[in-house]
Amino acid sequence: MTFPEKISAGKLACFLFLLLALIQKENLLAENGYRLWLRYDKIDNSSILNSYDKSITGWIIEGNTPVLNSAASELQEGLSGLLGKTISRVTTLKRNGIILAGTPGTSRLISNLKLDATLAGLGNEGFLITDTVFEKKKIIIIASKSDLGVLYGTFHFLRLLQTRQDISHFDIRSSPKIMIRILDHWDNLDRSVERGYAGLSIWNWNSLPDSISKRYIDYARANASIGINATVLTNVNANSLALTREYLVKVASLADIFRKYGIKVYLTARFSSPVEIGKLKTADPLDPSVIDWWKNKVDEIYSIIPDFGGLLVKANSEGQPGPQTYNRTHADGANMLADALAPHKGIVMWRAFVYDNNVPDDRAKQAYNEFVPLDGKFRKNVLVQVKNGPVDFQPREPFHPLFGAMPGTQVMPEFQITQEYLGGSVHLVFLAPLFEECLKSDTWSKGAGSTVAKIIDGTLYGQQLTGMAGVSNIGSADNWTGHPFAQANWYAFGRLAWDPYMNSTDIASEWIRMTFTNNSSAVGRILGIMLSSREATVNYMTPLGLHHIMYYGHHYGPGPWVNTGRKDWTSVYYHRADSIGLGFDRSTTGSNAVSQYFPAVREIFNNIESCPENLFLWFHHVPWDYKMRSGRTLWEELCRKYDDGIRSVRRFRSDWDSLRDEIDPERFEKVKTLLAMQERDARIWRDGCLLYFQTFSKKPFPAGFEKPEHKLDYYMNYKYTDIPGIK
Ligand code: BDP
Repeated sequence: MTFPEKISAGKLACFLFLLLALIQKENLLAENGYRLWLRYDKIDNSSILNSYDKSITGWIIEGNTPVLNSAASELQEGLSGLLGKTISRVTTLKRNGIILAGTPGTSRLISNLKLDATLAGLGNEGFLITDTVFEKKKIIIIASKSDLGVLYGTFHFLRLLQTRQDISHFDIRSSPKIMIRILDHWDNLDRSVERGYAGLSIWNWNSLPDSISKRYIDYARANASIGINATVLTNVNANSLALTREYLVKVASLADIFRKYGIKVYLTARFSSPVEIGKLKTADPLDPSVIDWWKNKVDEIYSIIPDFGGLLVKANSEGQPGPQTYNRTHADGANMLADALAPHKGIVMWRAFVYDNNVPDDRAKQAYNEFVPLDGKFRKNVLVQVKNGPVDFQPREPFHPLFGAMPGTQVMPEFQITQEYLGGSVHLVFLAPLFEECLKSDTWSKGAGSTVAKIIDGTLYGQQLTGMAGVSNIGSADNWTGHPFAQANWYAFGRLAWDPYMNSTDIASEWIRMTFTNNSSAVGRILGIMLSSREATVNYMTPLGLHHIMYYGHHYGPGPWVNTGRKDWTSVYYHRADSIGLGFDRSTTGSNAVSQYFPAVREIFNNIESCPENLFLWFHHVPWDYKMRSGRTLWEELCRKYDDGIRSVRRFRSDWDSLRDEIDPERFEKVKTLLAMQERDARIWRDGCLLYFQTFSKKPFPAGFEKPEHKLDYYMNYKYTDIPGIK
């Protein structure tokens, strides 16, 4: 008996139909996270869908420029996807519900609306989204002075639909408060990524310029959707080969794509390039042959990439070459490059992340000591790039004392989006609260209210050129960032660079609605996890102001016992545990790092009575028996905090489990698995750190404390075998 004899044609058809349906369902459910927050699935709430249906019937973009064309294709894809039917481009405003997008320069219809004064007030990249009645037809306008503003307005309009906002009446005006909103990729030319936890670099140098991956376009779309307008393609620990013609041609091919989305490319400059690729004997910034070399190199770059953004430099830090090698200052080095770039309108971002183990002073003080004397000495096209805190992207640091201390210098903050010190791509940690904490910090540089945000956006000191950098967490992983929630950190950085006064709750809510679900109860539960995740991580890693006690090298797990190697890379340098107590005395009786803050802040930090407890061990060496504000001793409080951290992760796990029916299976399971790993790691952190600190405090764990599973030795020798990017 043969197969066809056994199964009738009808049964076969039925079987094939079921198979097809199954495949289709699988396809619908497949969500690997690649689409980020730009998912334009059909709106599943019928009343909202109906109301959008009435308000939107077509769209017009007049003008044919690369950026306007990007806006057009986004509008086409977004509207058709969200409304579940083709929403076409039309040519006239003869019916209700047309979206009219454009600039007065390229669109006659927009120009007829006489919006010039309003648009002028919104600056070059700002946009207006509003509804109006035009020749008796109700229409929606997305307008800007520039094509790029139209693209930003388009993404914002789609965001309104993606987050299910009422669009029956609105008047939105938005413009960026920061000029250069830039991602710093720490990507090497061999595609490895320094502190990268999401696969390889997305820049496939071998196949550029010939092969252009779709990922480059989607990268640009995602960035433009949150207002990012700049990207540094290469690692700050730079390779001078990136500046050779061979690579510049590759860079140009990326610039060609990114230009359509308003993104400029930048590169890192290795200070010794004139020697390494220019065959000069020196890289002394005051040497005429060096000045000439850079001028020619920069001219060459612009001949290949006419709208190149500029150069980012890490100099005289962690072994990188720099002007100090030739007894010159950071200003000498930065200005020499700035002069080469100025005729092309290029800029220099010069990093203030400098410290030296041969300098005896507290590492936290060194950047300030180096840079404050140089205030006012940098060229107009230089930005000094300052990390958010004085040590290094820790789970919690006070704000960097350089903010406000260089009123004659253009300063931009640098945040780390990649989670080098916050659990790589395994721990769920929403970083907007960390960024927000820094931006909202009051430096008191010009009296009360002198927040970091007001310094870096130019309001306080009239800074002409402004910027904000985020060290990227993007890689070749299917979902770009490894952890599905790490996408939110990329998103949050972009939103805060656009508007440093936004708050974490609003940012997270937008992201959740666009990325996961619009079900309000689910949104609330996810929001709860995200908003407490950073504090939870601080608690199970570095509570009460502890810092830099991560394991040597990979910085993933705990390593408070690390006491060998370069002194300022050991943990004991930072926590100073002894039989008396714990913490780094940076008060006037210690390293006096507090002196770098303005008096009002200095006093708060200097005095243990007024110092915020979450920074206690950053600024003070606190006795084990010290009575904390809770009434517990320092030792008890420390145990309590570490425990709180674990308790929070357990809560995240059960909250996440409650979302099974709200999230697609692929991303649900992925996050579930990662949260289990996060709990395991949180325990390793707590038990490793507390057992180690106990060797100094000599105190028992408080009553009710969950006992460590192993002896200290176990944690000291623990090897991670399952963590992406960690060896
Ligand atoms: C540290 C990283 C190191 C970077 C350095 C930097 O451990 O890999 O090169 O920052 O910012 O956090 O230059």
